Amino acid sequence: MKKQILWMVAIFFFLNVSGQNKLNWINELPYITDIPDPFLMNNGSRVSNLSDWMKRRDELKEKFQFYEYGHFAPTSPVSVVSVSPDTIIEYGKDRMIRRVVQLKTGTEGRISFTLNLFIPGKGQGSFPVIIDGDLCFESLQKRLTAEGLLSLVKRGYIIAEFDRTKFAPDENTRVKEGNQLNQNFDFGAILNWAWGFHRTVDYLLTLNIIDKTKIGVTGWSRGGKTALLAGAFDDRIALVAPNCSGTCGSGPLRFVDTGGETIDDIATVFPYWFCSNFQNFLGINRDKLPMDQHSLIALVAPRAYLSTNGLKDTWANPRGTAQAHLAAREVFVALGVQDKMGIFYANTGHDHNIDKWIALLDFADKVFYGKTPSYDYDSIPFVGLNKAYSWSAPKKLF
Ligand code: GTR
Repeated sequence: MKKQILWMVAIFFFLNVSGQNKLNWINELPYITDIPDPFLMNNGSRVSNLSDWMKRRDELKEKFQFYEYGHFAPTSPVSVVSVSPDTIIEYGKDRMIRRVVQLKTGTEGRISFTLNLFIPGKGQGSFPVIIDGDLCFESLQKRLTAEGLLSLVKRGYIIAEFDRTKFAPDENTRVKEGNQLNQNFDFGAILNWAWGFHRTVDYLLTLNIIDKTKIGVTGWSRGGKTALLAGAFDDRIALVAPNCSGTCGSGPLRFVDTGGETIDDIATVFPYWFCSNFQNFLGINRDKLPMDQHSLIALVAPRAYLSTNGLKDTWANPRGTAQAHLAAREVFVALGVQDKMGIFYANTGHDHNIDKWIALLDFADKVFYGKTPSYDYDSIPFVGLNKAYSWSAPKKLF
């Protein structure tokens, strides 16, 4: 009997101590109406040095997984099924190679996906690579035309595209069919798509033609949300460039401008993009979320980040995106890497056209090779934009 009591006391203490680290359920969370302080740690103290920030990064990662996207499945080996014979694509004096690789990964190799590689010139060298996961929308050869794509590749970049929906369907089948990765339903499609980016990076890192220090990711809209999440969680990715990613991407959850997509809109129409816990944060509960998208952007630092946007892309909240950007910039400044961060607005709507790709490669040339771009990547085209936060960054952390 005495033994039993001792055990109960031990279990009680264990639960209490371990409980201090668990994340709060909604009724325990305070309302925060401006953009939450990324430097405020779970224990109530503020980040004051680099090692605090590294701890805070882990706390933020856990919050994004617990409240919004779900938890990443463990990694899984990627194997090559086949590599197609190269196709040469030429325009005038320029040429690139198209190589199609079939890969498989996941439990028992159940996930099959195709990676299209567009390689500069004769394919000799080690090149930076930009990965795009939106083959499900339309191939880049169609979207940008083969000539347009070549105009990018000839700048010395490999462009790699795959279909992220091979990792989870873009439909509300989550509960019905489960998922290729695991049977734990605490995940959303965006998370699994991001996991697909990570497996693509695994494969690319095995290739000699890849400069392993210069891996970038991009994607459009829901694909942009995915690229941001993938980049925020994977330090092997040197440049994270979401395009027109809007709400739950580079656009904040609070501070949604008139006509922009709210949490209620996105979580109602696309519940399966997120973990189920996210549904608790609709209506006024939005302000109970202890984090916002600026902190996801901040996880990219000290690596490079660019968000490309359309001024007329109202649904994607271009103005709020600037507010989140400025809040995230506080972290880049505190880490001394503000030059690694940029924002670009085209005078267009919701697209991922060649202009945005050129902006991306110009920015990549800047952060990878120190070239001076012709565009000011710090320029915010909104007059009288109000600051969406009242906290300030700690003194420099580097
Ligand atoms: C919209 C959705 C947006 C955006 C877009 C897209 O319907 O509301 O968040 O992701 O789809 O992916 O094209």
